[in-house]
Amino acid sequence: RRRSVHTACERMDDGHYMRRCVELARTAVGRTAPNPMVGCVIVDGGGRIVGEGFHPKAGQPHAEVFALKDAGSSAENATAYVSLEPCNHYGRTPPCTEALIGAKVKRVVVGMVDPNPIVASKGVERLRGSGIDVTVGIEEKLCQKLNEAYIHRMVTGKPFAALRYSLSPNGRIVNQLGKGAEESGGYYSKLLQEYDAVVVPRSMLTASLPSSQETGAKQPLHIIIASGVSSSLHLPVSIMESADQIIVLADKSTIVEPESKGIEVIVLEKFSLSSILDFCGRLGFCSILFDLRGDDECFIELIRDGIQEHLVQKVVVEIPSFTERSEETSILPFGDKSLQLKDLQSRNSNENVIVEGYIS
Ligand code: AOF
Ligand code: ZN
Repeated sequence: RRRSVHTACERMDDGHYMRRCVELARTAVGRTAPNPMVGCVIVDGGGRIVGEGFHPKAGQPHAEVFALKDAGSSAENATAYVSLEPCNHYGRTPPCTEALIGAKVKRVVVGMVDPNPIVASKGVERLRGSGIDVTVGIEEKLCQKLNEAYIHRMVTGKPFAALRYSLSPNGRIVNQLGKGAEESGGYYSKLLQEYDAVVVPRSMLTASLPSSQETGAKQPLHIIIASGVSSSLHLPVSIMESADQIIVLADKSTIVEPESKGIEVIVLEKFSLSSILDFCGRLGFCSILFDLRGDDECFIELIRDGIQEHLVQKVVVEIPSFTERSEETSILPFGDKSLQLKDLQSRNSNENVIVEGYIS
């Protein structure tokens, strides 16, 4: 069993335990949809962590249940830290508020209120109503960032959409990912872990997708966009053997003939970023990665329209590190000069730089 490294006497503030909750929650990154990632720690009067838990997957118990079980009788009079407000409803699992009350915790510290309308502060109210001291909003920004996709879906009804592409030194979207990007530990393979589904253009059909049997890592569902192909589209065997799950989305004019079982072909009535996102939402996904490759005009057009309709929230851009970047807008080659990125962050990846930002 994992235990905190620090022992008794060392008094930590609420933020310290909340950051541990977020760390625990992230253990299940990319695996919890449609549920959020949640972490919980139980801390006794001496500041010792006596129980830890996280929500592993929808349908399985919530973070609080695992942490309380881990703590056993030590939960009595302890403080429970949870990155998201405890639920107060019967969903696939019973309410966490009752579990906390039953375990006789003295205080509950909540990272952020749950934007799910069936929870939305009712959990906090229930705990307070039973005499538990509740603090809300510790490391709130961090907790919101952790579940940015879940929050976006709860608030807007549509999955969170991120866009990835690689640029050439002169600012054009290129086909190839940078060196090492797809290796395990590379930025691209890490990015795939974060998302529930990755949408790739049909040009990807010639490439082979990494398999989780090979890498041991979770693979998101792969959705291949096959619009604008009037002749029949054959799926290469290499693709079908490598990715774990593939869906081909086609428009009405496209004839797709999958040569193997295990690939679902779905024809969308109206083909747009909005309809693709709604389709993903119906599958229970919170976060979708659109993986742009330079040569696919249909796909780029789809994305360009989606950006205009404010359906894309985040971009992850791979640029050669020797590129001069005087204006942030130059890394958004979608023809709209008013597009700006905010909350920019960058890091190195071999000879490239990965820039992340939010479309404002
Ligand atoms: C928590 N702790 O670890 C999670 C929560 O169908 P259920 O029972 O899993 O309920 C899903 C809802 O519960 C989900 O939409 C969100 O509002 C909340 N998730 N709550 O107290 C957890 N995963
Ligand atoms: Zn719960």
